Amino acid sequence: MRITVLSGGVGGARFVRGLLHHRDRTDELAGSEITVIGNTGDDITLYGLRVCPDLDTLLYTLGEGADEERGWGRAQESHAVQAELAAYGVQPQWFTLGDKDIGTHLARTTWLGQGASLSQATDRLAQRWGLPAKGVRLLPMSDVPVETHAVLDGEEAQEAVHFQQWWVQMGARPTPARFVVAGMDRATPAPGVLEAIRGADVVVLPPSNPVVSLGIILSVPGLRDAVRGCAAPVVGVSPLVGGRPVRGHADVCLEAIGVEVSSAGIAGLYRDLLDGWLVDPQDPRPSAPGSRWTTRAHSSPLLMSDLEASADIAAETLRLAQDVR
Ligand code: GDP
Ligand code: FO1
Ligand code: CA
Repeated sequence: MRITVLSGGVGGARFVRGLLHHRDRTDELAGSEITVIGNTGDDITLYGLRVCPDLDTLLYTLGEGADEERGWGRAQESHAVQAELAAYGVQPQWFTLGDKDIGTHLARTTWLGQGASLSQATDRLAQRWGLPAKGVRLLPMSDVPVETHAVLDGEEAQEAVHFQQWWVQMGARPTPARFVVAGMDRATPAPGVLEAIRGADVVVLPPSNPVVSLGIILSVPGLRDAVRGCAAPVVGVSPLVGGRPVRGHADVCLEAIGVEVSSAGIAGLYRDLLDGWLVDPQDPRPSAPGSRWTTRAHSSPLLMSDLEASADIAAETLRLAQDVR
């Protein structure tokens, strides 16, 4: 089976980790190819280093090197380099880069400077984290740099701030008037992305942020059309548990684009794509009347609390795909 997953950072990464575990415990799924298409809209250049938070969260989580508590960055991290930068007064200091993590950004930036594409650099990083050996391929959504910005209303004028500055330094406040993605006009899907969608047996929208993760991936020119046009079932998992995001600020992102914070509201963002939608059993509004997709409640809380729980959610997602086929 060929499974293609569109993913942001921590929500997508934990889902894919569960999917790998489910594949490895299930005879019928032996040899299944899993391709992950990662969001690069969060990317930022700091101290001359190219940082790709969602790709790195996928690499570290699947490679068992992530800080599990925070969800991003490396486990057992130190911060000597950034402390030196602070001593020199180098800005910004609102984005925490650990020493091991900086190694990743140095490697990536070195390869990009030597003419490698982001896909090629990601491939080399993925080798180190053992992704090919685990039977999973990680593709950036695009090799063309794109950067999401939050457009904020000021007293007199609007101001666009980089997504990371809004999310990390400003704590996702205030609610933006909208999001804009610099570079998206000229972006194209990275090599292998359209093929992975068109050739899939199942396309999965994991519980990633619907606006600034999956919304950004689906806005790469040609990508949404490919998902809409593919023959495979498209199944999604709600990022809400008990009606609220498990972590992060998806509620503020939804408010910014005028979409209700509910699993029905989120499914509506995928209305042209979706065949199946897995929601939390406590979901206050499990179905959207008249929707063309099948909504199913998971048997236990839709919480990826450990590997088994994540694998069970992945298993239910694949069953749903089979049932709506
Ligand atoms: P980010 O790029 O690191 O923000 O990660 P993603 O975009 O992939 O995922 C963020 C979303 O994951 C948030 O909106 C969370 O609500 C959702 N999420 C995180 N953990 C869980 C979980 O255990 N269960 C569910 N259903 N959603 C989760
Ligand atoms: N998130 C934070 O809230 N604070 C940080 O200082 C921070 C640093 C950071 C460094 C590398 C990295 O890959 C991710 C990092 N994140 C940090 C997480 C991250 O940027 C956001 O959670 C996502 O981009 C939002 O999806
Ligand atoms: Ca992200």
